[in-house]
Amino acid sequence: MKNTFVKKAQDILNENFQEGGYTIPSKKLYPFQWKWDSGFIALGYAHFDMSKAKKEIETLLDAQWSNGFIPHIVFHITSNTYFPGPKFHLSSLHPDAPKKLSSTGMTQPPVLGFVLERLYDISKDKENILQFIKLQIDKIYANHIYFYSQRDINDEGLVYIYHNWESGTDNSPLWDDIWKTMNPPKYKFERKDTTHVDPSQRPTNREYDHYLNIIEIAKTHNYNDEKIALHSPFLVIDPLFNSILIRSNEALIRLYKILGGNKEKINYLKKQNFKSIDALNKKLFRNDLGAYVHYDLRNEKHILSLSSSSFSPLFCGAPNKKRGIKLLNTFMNKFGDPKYYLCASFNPKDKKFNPKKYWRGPVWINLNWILYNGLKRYGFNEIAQRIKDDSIFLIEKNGFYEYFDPRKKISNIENIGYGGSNFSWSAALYLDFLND
Ligand code: 2M8
Repeated sequence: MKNTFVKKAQDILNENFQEGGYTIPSKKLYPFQWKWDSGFIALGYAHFDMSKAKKEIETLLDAQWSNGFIPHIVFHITSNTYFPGPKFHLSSLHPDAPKKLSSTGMTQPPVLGFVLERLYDISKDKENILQFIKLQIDKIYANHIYFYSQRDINDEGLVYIYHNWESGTDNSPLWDDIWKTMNPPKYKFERKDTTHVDPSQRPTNREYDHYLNIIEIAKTHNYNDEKIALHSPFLVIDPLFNSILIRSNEALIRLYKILGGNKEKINYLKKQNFKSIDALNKKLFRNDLGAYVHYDLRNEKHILSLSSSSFSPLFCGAPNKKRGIKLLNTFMNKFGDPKYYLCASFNPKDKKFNPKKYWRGPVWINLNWILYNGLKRYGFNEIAQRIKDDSIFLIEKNGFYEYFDPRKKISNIENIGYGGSNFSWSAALYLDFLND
C-alpha cells in the first residue's frame, strides 16, 4: 500500500517539474517557481532523483540578485493562470535584479541552508554532493549577509519581513490588525486563484488590496530596502522566518566545517547566531503566553496571537530546556486537543480560527515538518511522532493537497484536503517523513 503513495508522490513531483529545470507548487494555481517551496521540493527529490534536487536549487539561485537577495517567485515563463505576475511585480526596478530573469521584489523564509545540509545527509555519494555544495554554499551565505546587512535595522540579530507574502503564512489572522492601520484603494484586478480553488478557502478581494498596496509602495521606492524599512506599513519580525534563518546559519557552519577552511565565514555565522538566538529569546518570547510571538516593528508592539509559527524556535534550538518544556505545554494546551489533527496553523481556541481558510487554521505539511524536526531536537518524541503520523494519515486519506482541515469529526464524512491538489511540497515532505 505504502508503495502506491510513494509512487504517487514521486509522480506528482515529476509531473510538476518544468522544462526550465524547476518544479511548480501546483498546476494552474501556482505556475512559477517559489522560493521556500523549491527548498522543500528538493528534499523530496533527494530520496529518488538527486540530480533533480540539485537542479531545483541551482535554478532558484540563478535568480539571485547581485546584492544576495533571493526572490520569492521566479517568473521563468509567462502564464495567464496567476495574478499578480511579472508585469505587476516589476523586479527590474531594483538595480541589482538580474536582467535575464524577472521575479518578485520580495523574499520568503531562508530554507536553503538547512536544505543543503539535509541533501548532504541523505546523499549516498558524499563526494559528489560536496562538490555541489561547494558550488552553491557561498550564494546562500551571501543571502544571509543580505538579510543581516539590509533587514536588521536595529542591528539586533533579527530581520524584518515587509510583506505577508514574505512570511509564507500569507493570510494568517496575525496580520489582521496591521490591515486596520492601512486604507488601500480598491484596486481593479482579476483574481485567478479563485478560479482554481473555492473562494471560501482563499483570501478576500479586500485582503488582496492590502497585499497589492504594500507592493505598490515598495515599487515607488524601487524596492530599495532602506526606503521600504522607512515606509512600508507592514514591517514585522517573524519568529518562523528568523528561526529558519538561524537553523540555516547552523547548517552552513556545519557544511563549511566539512568543506574545510572558511574560518571567517564560520566565525561570522557563529557570532550572528549567538546574537540572534539571544534576541529571539528576549524580544519574541512572551512568558505570559508561554510562547514566541511576532513583533510588529512598524507599530512597535507584539502581535498577541498564537500560530504554528510560535513554536518554530524549537527548530533552531533557541529555547533552553526549561523554556522548551514550557513551549511544549503551551503547544499541547492550545493545539494538542485530540479532536484536532496536528498541527492547526492558527490557535484553534482563538475566535479567528478558521479550519478551512488558507493559513487561518488548516494543517500545512511544511509547518508540520518544521515542528516535527524541532520537537525531535528536544527529545519530545511522542508528540513529534503524532505530528508525523497525522501528516501521513491526512495525505493518505485525502490526497496530496495544499492544506487540510484539522477537525477530526468531519474527516470521516468528507474529503478534508483543500486548496491546490497534487501539491508539490506535500508530496516531497511525505517522502522525507517516510524516509526519516
Ligand atoms: C502561497 O502564496 C502565494 C503567494 O506567494 C499565493 O497565495 O499566491 C503560500 O502558501 C506560500 O507560502 C507558498 O509558497 C505559495 C506557493 O505554494 O502559495
